[in-house]
Amino acid sequence: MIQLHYLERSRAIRILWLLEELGTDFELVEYQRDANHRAPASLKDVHPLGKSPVIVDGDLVLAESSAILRYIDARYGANRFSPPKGSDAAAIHDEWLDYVEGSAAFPIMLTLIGGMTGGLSEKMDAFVTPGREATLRYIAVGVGEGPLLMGEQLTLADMQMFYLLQVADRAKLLAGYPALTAYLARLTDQPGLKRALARAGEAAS
Ligand SMILES: N[C@@H](CCC(=O)N[C@@H](CS)C(=O)NCC(=O)O)C(=O)O
Repeated sequence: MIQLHYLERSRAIRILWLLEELGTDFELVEYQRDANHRAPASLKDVHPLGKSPVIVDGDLVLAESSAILRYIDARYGANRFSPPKGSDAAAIHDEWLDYVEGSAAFPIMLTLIGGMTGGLSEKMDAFVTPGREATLRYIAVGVGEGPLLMGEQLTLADMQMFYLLQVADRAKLLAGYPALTAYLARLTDQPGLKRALARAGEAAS
């Protein structure tokens, strides 16, 4: 059975959401953040990066949310939440899935961390703000009328994007982006995500 190592208020919600959608059996192993908001050292006993999410499935120990989503969807979901392999849609979907952590997270997380630590310096703010706004614009245009990132069909890319937009919303970065606020509301309304949030309880928020 899959073990999901779930750090409170973390990217692990992405994996919990997929597992709930698939109805796959899994064990949730929960961790609290320390006073500095970091993961406890015990997560390093599971995977050397010491980050969450991590899954253990038999002999496989896997980190990185996008890799975990792809693995679980392929192994347990017959790729139900991914466009058909080899299609243009699959290529675009891959771009979104990788874009979230590979590019979009950087300016948004930097802003969030700046806010938690007394604010970004003027120079840092001048560096981060244009990239962050370009990122949010790119996602807003990509979603368009949606309803979801790839149109009608819920995909792994939506699950990956949810956490980042939730963080951006909490940091009050979505004010000028009604398309993103509306998209986030549509995600929050997904039954599988609601079940995942209920299962994680306080660890989710
Ligand atoms: N790119 C990784 C990022 C993993 C990551 O940074 N997770 C955060 C939680 S959202 C974490 O474990 N932070 C605790 C720490 O670094 O001590 C992914 O998408 O899984």
